[in-house]
Amino acid sequence: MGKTLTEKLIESHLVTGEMKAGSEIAIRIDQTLTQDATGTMAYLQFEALEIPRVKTELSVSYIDHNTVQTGFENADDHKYLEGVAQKYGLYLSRAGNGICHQVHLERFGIPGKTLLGADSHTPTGGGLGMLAIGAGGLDVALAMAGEPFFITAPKVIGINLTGRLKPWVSAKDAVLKVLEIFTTKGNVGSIFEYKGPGLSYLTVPERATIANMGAECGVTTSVFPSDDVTRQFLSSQGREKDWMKLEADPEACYEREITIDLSELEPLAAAPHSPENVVPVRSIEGIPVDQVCTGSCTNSSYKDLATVAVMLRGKTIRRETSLVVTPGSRQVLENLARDGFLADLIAAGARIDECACGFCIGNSRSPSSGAVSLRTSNRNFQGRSGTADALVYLVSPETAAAAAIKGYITDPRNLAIDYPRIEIPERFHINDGMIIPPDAQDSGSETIQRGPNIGAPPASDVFPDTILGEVTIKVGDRITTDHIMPAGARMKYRSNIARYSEFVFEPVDRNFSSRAAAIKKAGRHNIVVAGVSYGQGSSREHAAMCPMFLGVKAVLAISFERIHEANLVNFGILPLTFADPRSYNEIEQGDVIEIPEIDKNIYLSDHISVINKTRGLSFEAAFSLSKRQKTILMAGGALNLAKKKASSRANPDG
Ligand code: MIC
Ligand code: SF4
Repeated sequence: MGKTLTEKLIESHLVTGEMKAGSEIAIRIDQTLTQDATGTMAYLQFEALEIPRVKTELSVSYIDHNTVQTGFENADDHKYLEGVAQKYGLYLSRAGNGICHQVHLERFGIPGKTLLGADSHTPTGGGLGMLAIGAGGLDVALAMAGEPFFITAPKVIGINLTGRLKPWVSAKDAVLKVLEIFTTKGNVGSIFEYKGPGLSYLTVPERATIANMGAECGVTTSVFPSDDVTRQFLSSQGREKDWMKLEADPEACYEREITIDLSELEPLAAAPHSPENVVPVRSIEGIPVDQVCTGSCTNSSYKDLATVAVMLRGKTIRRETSLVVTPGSRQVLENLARDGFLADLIAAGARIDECACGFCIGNSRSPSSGAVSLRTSNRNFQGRSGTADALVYLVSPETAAAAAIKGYITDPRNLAIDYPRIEIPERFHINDGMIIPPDAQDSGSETIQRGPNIGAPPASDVFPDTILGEVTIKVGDRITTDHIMPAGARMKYRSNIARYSEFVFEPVDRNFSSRAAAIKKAGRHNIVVAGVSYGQGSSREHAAMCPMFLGVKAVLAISFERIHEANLVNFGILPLTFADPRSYNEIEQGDVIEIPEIDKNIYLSDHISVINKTRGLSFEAAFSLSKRQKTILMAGGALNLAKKKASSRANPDG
């Protein structure tokens, strides 16, 4: 029987376990990436492991998220990251050099390698034939320390692409189609593997757009083969030597297969407030648009932005619509400038931002109250733009530019212009001057600057035998990590857990943090109750770490998203699912809950009794934890356990 490409990538990196869907496997990690919003905490945890130098083939620390806020906090973080990179042997991509995923694709990604990134859009590297997975910072720290990464052996879903995209329809529309089919829930533990004749018409940046937004479906990652198109891309980056051919066997077996005929697609949009609310652009035509934002790690390639530039050439954007362009990398920006496209954008009235996450993470360019904003990014969760009542639609660069020209949503096929056919340079102008390579020598800890914003990773106690406390909050379905730990202006507190913890669940319930702190002070535990797909969205481990800091010991949900569930365990919080989802309706905020004898029961089975003392009922809750995860949980978290192991290695008799 033939193998899928996913199986081949996993098998060549398998450390323990078997490729049997559903069982836990460990894989060797070749490369890691972090960004500044997750990086400081990841490196603080890495430092706590006391490893002298990173053990991966390549590790890169990017500064791309928190580049524009006021206050000293971000600048402190950046200085700290510089010092860490130098001391421990990492590459540092400086602020202004670009968004981690775009830069990694251009300069570091290698087909066939594994990449673990402390960012949920790390799967972007799948566009290059990598097995690229997003994880919490602690898992990335452990990978840098040479530890393997544990995942559930995935179900491989084959997505067969046929046909060729028509003019005005682009890769973003293809992935919106995927979101329409698969939605944002129910895909945990799967990998999308793309194949088929349609691939030969999709460039690597287009494949990367598709792999990037697979994250919104909640899959572990998306993979593409490495073929002649990949070779051409690497050669345009002066890296042809990194190429190797990779593909599935012709008779490979998939858990499920679907076919998308690219030639049948039309321009699509994800309407507010979820990437799964996919509608044809023609069905929402005429809605006035206040703001258009192009760029982000989803649609920042040379072709994406050059297309926008050609569409705007010789025009001025509508006076009621503002246009922001955030190029994904300095390489893209410099090449657009050299080839004249930047001048077209400037002349049309675009506001050119630095090469960073910018508008996408809501720390700049927040739209006006109630505004309609069309964005080429990947998430339109309510409030993420920084404006609680803004209506954000996710669209292709073509649909975005059409709105900037017209002032309202319009299917770009309606424009009376020819589709811009962008010629992609055979060789980009390449300049790695903003990437600092690792020093050959350890330059000593004195080079690490720790400003007042740099805290320590919070310590946690061993897990209690019995949880006794109350439901501090009950939330609904599809709570994202943006709801749990707000991004935007709050991100600057990322390295200061005590301060950031004041904002847990801020977008849902401003009083959660003080309520939880009071319950903890009274010696009781906090419990969170949630609906379907809890923890969607980002990889931010703060969504587990800050609740842990406030004394949350268990989250009871109907279902969880992968990265968040793993983060909860890593920080000593028990993720429980209702054995019968109807139990969700029989529990309310304020209910007193007891979960007895966890230490005894956890190793014996996969479910546990939960007693609701307020209502005089009890029900069963399930947990799906491997033995390794149970040990992590009972130790009070992965860092506690790793430190314990390190000290018993250092003092075998102690
Ligand atoms: C995001 O897109 O939400 C982020 C900001 O890039 C996050 C990472 C973070 O919270 O730092 C992600 O996707 O993991
Ligand atoms: Fe940055 Fe947005 Fe991409 Fe996250 S999704 S890495 S915030 S550009």
